[in-house]
Amino acid sequence: MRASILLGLLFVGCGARTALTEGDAGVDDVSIAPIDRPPTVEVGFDVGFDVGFDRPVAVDLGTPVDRPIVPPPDRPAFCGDGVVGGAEECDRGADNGPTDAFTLSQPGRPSVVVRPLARPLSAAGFYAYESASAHTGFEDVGLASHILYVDAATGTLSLVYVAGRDGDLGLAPLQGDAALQLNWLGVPAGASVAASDDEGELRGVGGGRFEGRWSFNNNTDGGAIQGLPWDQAWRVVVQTVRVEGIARSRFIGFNGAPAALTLRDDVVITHRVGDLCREDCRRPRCGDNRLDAGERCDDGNLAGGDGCAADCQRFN
Ligand SMILES: [Ca+2]
Ligand SMILES: [Ca+2]
Ligand SMILES: [Ca+2]
Ligand SMILES: [Ca+2]
Repeated sequence: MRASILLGLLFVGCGARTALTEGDAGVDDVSIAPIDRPPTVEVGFDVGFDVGFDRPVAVDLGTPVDRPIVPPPDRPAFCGDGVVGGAEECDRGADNGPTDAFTLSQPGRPSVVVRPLARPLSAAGFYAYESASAHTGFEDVGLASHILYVDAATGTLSLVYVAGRDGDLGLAPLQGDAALQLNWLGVPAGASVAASDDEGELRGVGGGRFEGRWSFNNNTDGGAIQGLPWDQAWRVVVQTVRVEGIARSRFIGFNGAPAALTLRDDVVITHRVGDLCREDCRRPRCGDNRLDAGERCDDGNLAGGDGCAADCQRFN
């Protein structure tokens, strides 16, 4: 309190001198003008004295106030949130997507779902090499065919390639001079050459690479790479490096249905595996007539003995 009193007297003295000078009033009339000063700030605790001049303003910290926790906006569960809810059968979030076992694509073109052509023949039996030619039934003059093929008796999966046509069939016109160089890249380990048309023209060179180097006239050339795994994901890129005497290219799959390809562009065939979830949060299932990852066939039913077994794992 001693400090307060002393400071107060000092301020009073200053004010009195100012009033005398300006108002020229007698000492008795002196009125002490109020001193402008900042309002006293409640600092939330007792400082013990009021100094009455500028000083740091203390902030009322007060006591902490519990703010109500505002719940997030109500967001109903949806397909793609990664949580299985409601009528969803699965939900892998951003990984929801196509479940098709095989897709075919070329640069700059949308990929399409494909399925293998199934016959109860080995790849070599299907290729039916004779008189320097293949006899798959898909040969034609000036035409090359990439065939995704499965031996329905064994389930062995193959990539077959044929170009040209056997002149000994007696059909016109005849296949003229032709030359082809193709590379298969990314072929999984364990696959091997099942047919080469003429010996040694198609061969594996290691590292998942197979090379076809063919020249032919009045017959076919091509070959078959068999033993692609069903239980692994893979992506085979077929490069057409050199092509002469062949003008058109196509893909042959399920039931022999052709799909046109651009002749010189890479052909990419992809195989999926795994426990996948569709964009609509439905699981792929056997019997829905879509060949999904993990299935070898799907004929749209759960009956066996009709070409595709009840579990979609065998042709029967
Ligand atoms: Ca969901
Ligand atoms: Ca040949
Ligand atoms: Ca299916
Ligand atoms: Ca069936």
